[in-house]
Amino acid sequence: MRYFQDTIAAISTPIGVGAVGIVRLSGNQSLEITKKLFQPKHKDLKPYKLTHGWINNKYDKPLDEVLVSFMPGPGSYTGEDVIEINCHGNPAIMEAVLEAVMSLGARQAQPGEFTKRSFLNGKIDLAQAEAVLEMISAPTEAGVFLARNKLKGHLSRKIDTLRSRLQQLKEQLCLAVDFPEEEIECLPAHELALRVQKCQREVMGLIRDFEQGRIWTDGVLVVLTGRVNAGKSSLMNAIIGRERAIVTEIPGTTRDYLEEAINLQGLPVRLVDTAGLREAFDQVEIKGMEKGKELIGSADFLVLVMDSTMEPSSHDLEILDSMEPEKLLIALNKWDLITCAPRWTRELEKKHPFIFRISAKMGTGLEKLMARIRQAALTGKGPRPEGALIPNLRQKSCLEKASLELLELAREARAGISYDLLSTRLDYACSELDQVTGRITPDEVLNSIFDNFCIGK
Ligand SMILES: Nc1nc2c(ncn2[C@@H]2O[C@H](COP(=O)(O)OP(=O)(O)OP(=O)(O)O)[C@@H](O)[C@H]2O)c(=O)[nH]1
Ligand SMILES: [Mg+2]
Repeated sequence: MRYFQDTIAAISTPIGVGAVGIVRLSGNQSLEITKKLFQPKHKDLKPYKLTHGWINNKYDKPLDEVLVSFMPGPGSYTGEDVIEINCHGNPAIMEAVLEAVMSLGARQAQPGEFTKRSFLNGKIDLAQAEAVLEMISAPTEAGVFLARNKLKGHLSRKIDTLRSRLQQLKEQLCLAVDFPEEEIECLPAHELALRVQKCQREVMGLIRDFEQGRIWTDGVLVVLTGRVNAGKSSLMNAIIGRERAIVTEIPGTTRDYLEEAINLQGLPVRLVDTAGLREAFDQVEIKGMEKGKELIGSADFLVLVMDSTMEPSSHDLEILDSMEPEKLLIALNKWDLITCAPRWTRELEKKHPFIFRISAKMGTGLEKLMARIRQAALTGKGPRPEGALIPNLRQKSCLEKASLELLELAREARAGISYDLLSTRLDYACSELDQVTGRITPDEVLNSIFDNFCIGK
């Protein structure tokens, strides 16, 4: 199915100077427009071949020496005729080429419009379209791996299988409703409940994968906290290997929080340095501490940085008491200044399994601390990227609605509710699953998905 009439165009490579820059066109005028502007050196444009030549503006003024490729529809990415003009990667050249194709009738593409066309022309489903975006923005190789599974359609197939099982159940329910008198083999209510529950458990499995697999896509949030001057910023700098945060001997140096993304052997980590904790009177510092506390609330792991040369502060003790032990790591910092382990650190070491003697200044003890974060993030965190089908937030929310509907359905089947009412619930559950793959998707949902794409994709 051809969905669109007009031809769209955009610069598909990142803004800025590069070796090559690509202007992409899609639509039924792509070839015609290009032919008017392109002067091949030797041969004419042929499908799936690169053709060398000059691209001109509409007044025949040469703009750049280029390579042009032509992917005819419906076999192309969008399902329409696609042209890619490989220019020299100068933004001024790419803009001029874009302007030239637009002067002959192409329209500037919206963000994600090429992929949207691919979806609307039936080349990919919605879960695959979202996987394209996830591929582009995945922070590590593991995230790319997960997105690739979805791009290949694995999640969509899983959803379609679940959906067709529910559809079969629905057909059986309809038979029972339409021919109540006849001797048709009808599914008993308890059997129906069992089958629905089985589907519901599988939906739940996908939802759990989201919770656990989120670390591969969004990263693990690790927050550094502790009293002022404990060495949080020094630790941040030591971990990332550069002077990102300001370090001074003045207590209260860090006032806002600072975030840095790091790659911990394939595990994406968002490392956050926060304002030190103390009784503050300064408005800016108080605000900074509030921000820090919010971050503590959403942290996957909290590193309590303690100054080993001082007894724990009241803030340290509060965190030690209130934090879930499996989320807490203690860094006994400034250990380079310690000649004999103080009594309080020895006591603390007896109580807490994940406590590390470190020196942010000398860079010692950091490997063990980071190894523990990695190990803790991966332990019990379910799916490894291999083979996992991890839904994104939007897909998860559809799955949750489907799961609730199925749970209720199973309960009602057991309670002897009539089959025609149950079949409505099955419809709802199916329609939620349909929204994952985009069989049905309201326009505003579609728009909000594609708005997140970059222009030219
Ligand atoms: N000897 C020693 N000094 C350290 C170590 N880590 C930090 N310091 C010093 O401690 C002081 C405070 O360090 P920061 O990293 O700014 O401490 P902070 O926890 O970020 O402090 P605030 O931002 O004020 O909360 C600086 O003078 C650092 O040089 C360490 O491992 N050993
Ligand atoms: Mg600091």
